[in-house]
Amino acid sequence: MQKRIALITGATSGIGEATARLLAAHNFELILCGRRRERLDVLQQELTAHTRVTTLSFDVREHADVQRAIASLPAEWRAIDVLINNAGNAHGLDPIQTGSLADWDAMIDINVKGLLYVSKEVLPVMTGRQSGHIINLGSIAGKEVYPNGNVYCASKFAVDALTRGMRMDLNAYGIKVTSINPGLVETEFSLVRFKGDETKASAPYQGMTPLKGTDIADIILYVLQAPPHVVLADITVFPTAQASSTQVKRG
Ligand code: NDP
Ligand code: 8X3
Repeated sequence: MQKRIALITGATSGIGEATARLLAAHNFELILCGRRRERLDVLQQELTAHTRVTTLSFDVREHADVQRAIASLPAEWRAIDVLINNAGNAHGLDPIQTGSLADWDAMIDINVKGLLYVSKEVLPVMTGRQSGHIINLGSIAGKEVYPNGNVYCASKFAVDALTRGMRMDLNAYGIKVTSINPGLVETEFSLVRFKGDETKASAPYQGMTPLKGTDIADIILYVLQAPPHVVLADITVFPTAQASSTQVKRG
């Protein structure tokens, strides 16, 4: 198969990093994005042994920075075939009546507006070429609300709505749109949610085997390897021990 260029947001950790590693070994050229420049540099150095890799360091919350970063790509990187909108996190797990404004802003600004800002800059390339594939990382939290999940769930419900809307609006251009909605995946996600508190961060995974970033990367590769006439529109994936946002078999 011909080489394709994939831009991955949130490539410095977890699902995005695992996806970068897998795609590097499967004929993709990579534009790796994230805020942590040193991690991008290390990953670029590692993956350059397998494929062509470039990096862009920006905060998805800052539209001017997103625009500047993507516009800075040299001509040989501009024909982006695949956009993986993966950057995102939960911030806090508090009841709505005591939730923090800073946490709410972070989740709406990163998970929703950040996804829109990056898409806005990449879409002209895809509509112009009448081809492309957008993969949005949603969540089971975008399908079911759970106690104290309030704003994180709202942000992922928004991702679900945006994915469906993108699929409709981009249908005329032959652009594929996929959402992947995982349950519990052990990454840095929980550490970010609980602001570095390792005890709290490990609790969701106690007594069960969670998904790993590499499990989601495998699914992303499968989605990208579907023939041109096939699009996997919406995938929900749980660890076997999980049946819903709130039902997990432990021990
Ligand atoms: P990680 O915390 O391991 O990775 C999050 C990534 O997002 C990092 O690379 C981080 O890079 C990037 N990121 C966060 N904020 C920003 C920002 N403001 N600007 C640019 N990049 C940012 O978590 P996961 O790998 O688990 O999460 C990836 C996606 O998967 C998220 O959208 C998450 O909501 C979703 N998801 C995760 C699940 C889980 O259980 N882990 C389950 C369902 C969905 P950097 O800090 O370098 O900027
Ligand atoms: C991450 C999964 O259940 O922690 O989106 O919200 S959950």
